[in-house]
Amino acid sequence: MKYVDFVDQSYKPKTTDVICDFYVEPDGLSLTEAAGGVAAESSVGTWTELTTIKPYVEKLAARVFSIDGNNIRVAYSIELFEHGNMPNILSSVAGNVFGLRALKNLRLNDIHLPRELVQSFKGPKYGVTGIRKLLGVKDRPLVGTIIKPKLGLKTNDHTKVAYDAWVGGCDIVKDDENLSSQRFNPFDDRVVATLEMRDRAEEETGEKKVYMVNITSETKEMIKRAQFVQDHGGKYLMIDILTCGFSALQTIREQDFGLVIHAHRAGHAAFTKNPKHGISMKVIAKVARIIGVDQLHVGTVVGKMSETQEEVSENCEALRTELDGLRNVLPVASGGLYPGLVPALMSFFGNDFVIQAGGGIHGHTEGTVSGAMAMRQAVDATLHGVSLTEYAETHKELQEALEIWK
Ligand code: RUB
Ligand code: CA
Repeated sequence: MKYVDFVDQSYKPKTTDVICDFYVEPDGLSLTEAAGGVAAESSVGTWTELTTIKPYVEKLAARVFSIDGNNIRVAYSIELFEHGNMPNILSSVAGNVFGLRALKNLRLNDIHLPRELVQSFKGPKYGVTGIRKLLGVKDRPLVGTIIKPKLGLKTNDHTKVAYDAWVGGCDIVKDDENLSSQRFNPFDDRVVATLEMRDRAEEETGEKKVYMVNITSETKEMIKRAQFVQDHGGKYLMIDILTCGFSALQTIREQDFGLVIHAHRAGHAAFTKNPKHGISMKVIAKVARIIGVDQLHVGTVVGKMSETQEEVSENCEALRTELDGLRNVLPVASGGLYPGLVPALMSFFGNDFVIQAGGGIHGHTEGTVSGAMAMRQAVDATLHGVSLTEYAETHKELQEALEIWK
């Protein structure tokens, strides 16, 4: 089979096919040949014709069934994939194909897995409804913070910052993505001490509080750490899903701890930032949901990270649209957020999301307690349809926050 033999625009995809949408820029080939090349290299083909190919293998060839400018759609028979094996699926449709010399650029913009494959993974255990139930917060956005400085605080100071954030009004406190078990703040000590502070904050505020512990490490170590969190009364885990890999994420999900999984996407921009090459965040979001994260960073539109409004909408859609009965994943907005941005965030995201701010809470001139209070005040004002400036007249923490971050 030549590359062009993988193009068949009369093909009607089956409901059991995997379908991928790519953006393709050829380098020295026609678009049709390049499109066929993508289908060939991501299924049964290679650069030259084979004497070993059999008719029953030809039947498994992926087919380019649509070419629209540089956007192509490819259908893959379900027979090409192992059930419950995400690395296998991605090694085909998002593997070698990115390195072809014959392509200047290639981006995997979307992926659709058939029901049978989706159901070979566990999907989210808690999702939006499970998280709301756990926290007892019915309809407002959840307010979270990342302990800052992101690295360097010793355990005692870390737990103090966590306590301040909770009593100020945060529902969630989380570790930063690069905190694991460094000497200045070892994992076990931190978990025990921070959860003690959580209990104190819960008693004092009468609100449910959660600590998202970053367990990112080698997979067996992650299992041990997750077990440790569970044994000490933690309710949440945090995993850097891209640096530890989908397989490790799946291992943790399949262990079925009674723990919510918060997915941090550190490193995603290496795949997602170039609009012409790589893998879209929407694809990463779908894959993460199918494997079974409960909440995921999706961008902010208004914060310090570069994603466009359209991209963030698509990411949210991937978490919320009906997908073979999988639970909805809670979107997390994070990166450069502060109280003044809350009305814009809530008008974009609605109420089902986490507003997560590090600098925009701990940078408050009166400290973390006031920073967390200001954030909750901004949420309350917006929920009641009151402008922040008006609400700030009677809430000094918000007043100060509005002066610091304009
Ligand atoms: C935000 C923070 C988050 C990143 C993640 O800190 O620590 O890890 O923004 O980015 P701060 P994303 O509130 O001080 O900016 O959500 O885009 O993956
Ligand atoms: Ca961070």
